[in-house]
Parts: sequence; C-alpha cells; structure tokens
Amino acid sequence: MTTRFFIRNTSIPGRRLAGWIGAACALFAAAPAFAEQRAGNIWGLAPCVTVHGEKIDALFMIIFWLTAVVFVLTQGTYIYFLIAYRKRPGHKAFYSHGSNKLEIIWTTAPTIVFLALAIYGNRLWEEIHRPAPSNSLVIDVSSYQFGWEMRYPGISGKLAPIDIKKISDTNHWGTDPDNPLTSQDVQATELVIPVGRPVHLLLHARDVIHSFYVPEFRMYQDCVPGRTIGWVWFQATRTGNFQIACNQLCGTGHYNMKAPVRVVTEEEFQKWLKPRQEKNAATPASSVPVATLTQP
Ligand SMILES: [Cu+2]
Repeated sequence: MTTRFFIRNTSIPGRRLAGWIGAACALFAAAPAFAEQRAGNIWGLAPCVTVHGEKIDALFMIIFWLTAVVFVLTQGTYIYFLIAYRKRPGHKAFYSHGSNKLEIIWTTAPTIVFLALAIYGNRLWEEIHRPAPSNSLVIDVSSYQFGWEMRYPGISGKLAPIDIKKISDTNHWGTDPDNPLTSQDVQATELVIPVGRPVHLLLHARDVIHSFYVPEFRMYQDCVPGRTIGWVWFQATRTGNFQIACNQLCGTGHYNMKAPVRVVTEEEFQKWLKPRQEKNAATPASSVPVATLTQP
C-alpha cells in the first residue's frame, strides 16, 4: 500500500529511480543462483583444515559469543527501559546523576575482558608466526597477473637459490640457470601438500601485490613484489580439495586468479612428487628453460 502510494505520487524521474532500484534488487537477489555453490556450512565459516586455523576459530567463537551475550543483555535492557519508563499520565520523570559504583564496575569489567582477549590473541599470533619447524616441506609460490605457480625441491631435497632481482618474464623464480639445482626444481600449477606435515611457503609476486588466501586454511597473506614473504607455515589436518584465491584486487583478471590446492596423504604426495623429481634429475640442465612449467 505504502509503496504504491509513494510511486503513484512521485514524479516521472522518481518512478524511474524506483524502477532502477527494483531492478537492481531483483538482480542482487538472483545473483546467488549464478554463484559457485559452496559445499557446506553456508551460514558460517568455511570448514577449517589446519592446526592454527582451529585455534583462530576458537578465538573467533569466544569473541562472537561474548559480543552476542553483551548485545542481547544491553539491547534487552534498552527495550525494557523504553517500555517501562515510557511517558504516561501521572508519572513524573526521575533525574539520576548515575552511580559511581556502577560506573567503576562497567568500566573495569570490559577492560579486563579486552585485556584478556588481547593477551590471548597476541599469544596465538606469536605462535602462528613462530619460525617454521625444521622438518617442514618448503614450497615456493609465485603469483602474477593472473595466476599462481609453485616450485618444489628437486631430488636433492633443496630448492635452487633465488635472487629476487633476477625475477622476470622469462625467469619466473629468479633462479640461476647455471646452478645445477635449477633444472631439478619441480614446477607445478597446483599446490599439492601432504596432510599432517608442516608446510613452509615462500611467497613471491612478479608484478603487483597479490594475496595468498585459502579460506579453509584460515590463511591470508599478501605477496609483495621484490620481497620474499617467508614466515607463512601451516599444517593440514585432513585431506581434501581446496582453492587458492587472490585476495588483493590486482587488475582486470583478479576475479579469476585461482589455483587448485590438494591436501593428500604422505603416500599420495610422494607418488605425485617423486616421478617429477626423477624426470628432472634425468634431464640435462642446459635443456631446461628456467620458466618451464610442469602441468598437473
Ligand atoms: Cu592477484
């Protein structure tokens, strides 16, 4: 009734505007039908599959329930007061200058809660940013407009050393073509990792700032050109297929900048990595272009 009244009584530009708003709302409402369907847990967070992720989620849930309880209590009191002390004939307003005791309580209590959360959060942050364990699998990750490339250690178990100043269109990693390790490196366009083993990522960007983001890992880290971001490590808790998404608006193809992530058993991982390492070891160094990719 109200909407019809409003439209009938507005000028032509007003009606046109209402039409546009209606069309935009319809388009917005229909958008989920075209989106990629999420496997589960549509109302909450994506499933969590890393050790640190579980701790981050626990902190997140503590904060969520704490704020939820405070929200209900304060808004409940507010609504109760609105009704209980509404204007009525025969009721006179009562002026209060407050209570010092109450002021102290409701200032001290949140201070203690915030301090506790800050200390807990800081300890967790410190734990996540601790140096990667020595038995970690080191993987080099290179981001570019608009995709991802990975580099695994070759048969010697060592990645070829890089010099970020040498990174170019023809030398994606900045490796030295004369170093024998360079031709041994295993390159891939998917991130394959073993479950239950720490994985240490070296994040690079070849052109602009990108961001390595895997929601299920609760991991989000910018890749900055000219730098090696070397403090990211994690340990997956279960196998599955996921996706890296670039989470930093990096250009026209940003929306499609993704790469598959496969968390597999140690056995499957070795089955994937070993033949690639052996193949590279058998290839003479001079015949391998530095930027060659091994397709998954
Ligand atoms: Cu990007």
